[in-house]
Amino acid sequence: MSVKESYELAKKQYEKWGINVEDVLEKLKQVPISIHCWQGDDVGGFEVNKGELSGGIDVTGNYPGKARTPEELRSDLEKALSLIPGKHRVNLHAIYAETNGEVVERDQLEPKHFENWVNWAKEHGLGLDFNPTLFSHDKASDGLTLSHPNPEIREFWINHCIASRKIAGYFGKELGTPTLTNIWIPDGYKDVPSDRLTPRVRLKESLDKIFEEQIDEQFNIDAVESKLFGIGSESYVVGSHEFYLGYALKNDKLCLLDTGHYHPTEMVSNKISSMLLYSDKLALHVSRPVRWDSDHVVTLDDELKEISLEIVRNDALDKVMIGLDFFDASINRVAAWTIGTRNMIKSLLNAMLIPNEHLKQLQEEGNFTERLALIEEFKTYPFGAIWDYYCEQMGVPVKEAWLEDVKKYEKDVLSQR
Ligand code: RNT
Ligand code: ZN
Repeated sequence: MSVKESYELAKKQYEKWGINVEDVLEKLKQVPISIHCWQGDDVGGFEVNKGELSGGIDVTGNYPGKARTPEELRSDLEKALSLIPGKHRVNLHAIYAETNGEVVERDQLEPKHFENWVNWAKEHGLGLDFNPTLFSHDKASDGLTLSHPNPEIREFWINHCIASRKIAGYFGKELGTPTLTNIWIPDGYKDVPSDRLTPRVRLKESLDKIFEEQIDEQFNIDAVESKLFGIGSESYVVGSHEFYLGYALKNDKLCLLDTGHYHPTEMVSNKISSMLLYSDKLALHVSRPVRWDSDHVVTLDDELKEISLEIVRNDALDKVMIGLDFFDASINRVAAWTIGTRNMIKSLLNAMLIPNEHLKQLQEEGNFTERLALIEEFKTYPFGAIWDYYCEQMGVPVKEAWLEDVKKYEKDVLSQR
């Protein structure tokens, strides 16, 4: 049976429930995923005086073929993008600047250092997102940046964040789609603090200074990312969830929720509806924590499906900016991007193929038997046949056929590095 024939049969089953599959696929096409560039080179970046990865995050594995130059990274991204259906965005970090062999301090970075990225994004019809990099640097070696007791160190990072927001504004203007600039800092303490407040006061003041610089929201949207703990900041993280939730609400910024940044049984899927009641927009770093914030490649697991369901059934596709954040160096990096991003899109499709309105109504009526029964039955509806057809229509490999492309790319390109 052809992909199309299987699709037609599957479509009929969904139509019985009033789901217009063609509309669903049209809608799915419009959802951009912000694909993080850092899976391609293990969060390395291209600084001339590149330091070790720090900030309490870690990449393990040494699969051959990691991108060593911006050209290699873009080529790898192009390969992954050719295997992922839809038009997406690429998420950059400040350490991916191109400075022509010159040492440029992070507080001195300018739009010109990202010109190649912008030209490349234009060529491929991609939006860009951005992050200042407040780790892997001498001035972050105490594990403190924007909350550091030393005002000079704080000043340096404040200026870096301002420079980053200006670069993001330039992206947004050039590409005609606003850039999401996300601030994440590693600040925290390994051991029980004797003062939790003072560092938070300083972080708040630093953020105020960073956001004093007005950048047109048409071009740049600011987000702040909280965290629970990191390696070396197990006992206390300055930028906790409550800290940033309060800051974002009061200052009209976006909260960015990383799925690896909460207690193990605390689910981001359960936060989306509450957060959207108080703020127009929300940003996500979809990741997969395994026992800790390990940033494994995103799989089509229950939490991913639930996150997508919350976005879809609350009509929040325009409100939740979906980004990915994982880095695995133990497998082919192009495959990692492809698997994780295809899964994100699959989960959205899955959510769109569920009779959400009907299920909501059952709940309202107190009909929990039917609610459970249908949720469970829909798990084995032929969603894969719709996904395959979508891939075919979008001109990307169907099912596992993309693996052949990745294997060929590994043989021809990656293994030559
Ligand atoms: C770290 C945060 C942060 C980073 C990236 C590289 O725990 O999740 O988002 O992963 O900025
Ligand atoms: Zn993150």
